[in-house]
Amino acid sequence: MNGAELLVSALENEGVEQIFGIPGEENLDVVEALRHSSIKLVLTRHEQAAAFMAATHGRLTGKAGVCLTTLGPGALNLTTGAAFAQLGAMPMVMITGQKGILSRKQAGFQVVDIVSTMRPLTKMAHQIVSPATIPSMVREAFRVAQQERPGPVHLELPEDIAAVEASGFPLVPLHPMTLPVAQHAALDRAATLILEAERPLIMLGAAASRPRLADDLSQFVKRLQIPFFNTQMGKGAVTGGSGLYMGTAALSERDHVHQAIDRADLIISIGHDTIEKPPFIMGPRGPKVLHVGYLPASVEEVYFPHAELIGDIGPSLALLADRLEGKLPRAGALLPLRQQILARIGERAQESRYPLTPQRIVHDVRQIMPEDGIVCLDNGMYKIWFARNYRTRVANTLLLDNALATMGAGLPSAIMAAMLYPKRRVLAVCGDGGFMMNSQELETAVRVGVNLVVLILQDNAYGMIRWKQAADGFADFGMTFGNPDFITYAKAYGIQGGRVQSGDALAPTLEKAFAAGGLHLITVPIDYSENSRVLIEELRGDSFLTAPRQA
Ligand SMILES: Cc1ncc(C[n+]2csc(CCOP(=O)(O)OP(=O)(O)O)c2C)c(N)n1
Ligand SMILES: [Mg+2]
Repeated sequence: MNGAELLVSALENEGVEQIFGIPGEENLDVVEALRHSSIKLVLTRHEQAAAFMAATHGRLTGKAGVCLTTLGPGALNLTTGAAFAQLGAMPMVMITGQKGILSRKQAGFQVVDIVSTMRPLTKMAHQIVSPATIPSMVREAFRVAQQERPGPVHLELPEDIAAVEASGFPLVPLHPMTLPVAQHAALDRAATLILEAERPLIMLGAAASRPRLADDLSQFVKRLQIPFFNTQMGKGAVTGGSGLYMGTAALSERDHVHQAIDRADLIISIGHDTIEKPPFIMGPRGPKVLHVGYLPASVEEVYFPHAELIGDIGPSLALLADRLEGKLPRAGALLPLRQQILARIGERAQESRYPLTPQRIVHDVRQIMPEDGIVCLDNGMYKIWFARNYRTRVANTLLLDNALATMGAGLPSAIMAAMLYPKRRVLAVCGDGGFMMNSQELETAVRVGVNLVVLILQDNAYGMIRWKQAADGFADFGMTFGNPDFITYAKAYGIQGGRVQSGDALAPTLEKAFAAGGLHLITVPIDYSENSRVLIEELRGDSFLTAPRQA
């Protein structure tokens, strides 16, 4: 057994089933070991996509996704994916090659200090220098990646350590882990705050979407009957139509949902992660905030909770509900605002205008997606519309990135979701800018044979920045581009294409594509004049404008 074989058996020991990436010559021992293993090697056409896929695997399953690249250039292509997983709290293990470290036969050729590059982008980054440490380093890598707060880990395996004799080093066995549950004193304090509240409101943040939390969270909301809203990344964490959903805070203030937030006197903030664009801005006079988290809150200018309930969120919430169930006559105090908020958000969703409005697109997508269908967004102006307007009833059915907010992740994430859940409908929604950042992964999608529909929203522009430019009073300059004929482009990959050519044609076109199965690419022109009409004029305050720039 050599170092590479030991590494691969350590990965098998972790239950890894597939690895995404592009090997280089420094990984050839690892590739050979994979050939003899139970692990599938899934090639991508750019390392960035491999990292987005591995991170999304972690996001959707809680088990770290794994990606593999060569040294130098290949490893550097992982950096955006590393940051995506780091900010988004997605467990991922990145393995990169390196020239030999015992001798230096190629001098400095292709050698970049990847471990140092990765250190600020990961929870842990190490070079493997001896086969003896492989079992413990791999075990530790997965533990660190998967434990709260999850994120990326990097291991560098130099080619000579991969080739060295490595027999006789036993693997580290796994054992089940349970986290500590919140202490009695903290539960009592939290219960008192909630009992005293006149107008309580629950907020579900990014960590509320952890795959294992969905049931406990839904139970908590249903037992207490306190209305809730979510952050963009907390969307869908309460299962089923509870009748308590008040909206999603896609903007930081003055959106319709803020009517409830501003009137609340207590916000029970579950799993909020301040990497998200603030869902509301705390100030000296606003509501009290109770932070419920796996980890203590990170205090920011805009987020400084008054009390905290720290521990495994699911069981801690169950204990809290035991103290409160049936004792909250004012639980629904803010519910009368619900109808009005949701009605405002649903306006103009059925207009037949062509090009289509963002509201109509969100509406039609919701119509053809079953409750468990997964929509994966890239980054662009439409993200705000989907976050505000797309109702979810199942956790992790609207995958968006309100953390790094990088373009280019939509298609790879959707391919990953489609690989994990072949029986569910999966839709990638991309702008014409973001799609072209990783469109080469259409070949990966064809090769792995997923059922997937890709919807491209066409405005021939970096629409979000163009809109922000206009909203800030700048001249319209430098944000438009030409596009390939997407249908011909899809055809070149062997993919069926479809153009939406009237205001009412989107839903039937999508439905037909899903019904046919396989891969489809559909383009729809989008009318972004609604951005200013709704997000500025209707909301009148200029919430989005005063929020920190997203770009
Ligand atoms: C990798 C990356 N580059 C640049 C940006 C800044 N940015 C945010 S949205 C956006 C425009 C997106 O254009 P498109 O994908 O066409 O979506 P649209 O807003 O036009 O719907 C840009 C350039 C970013 N978030 N990520
Ligand atoms: Mg665009």
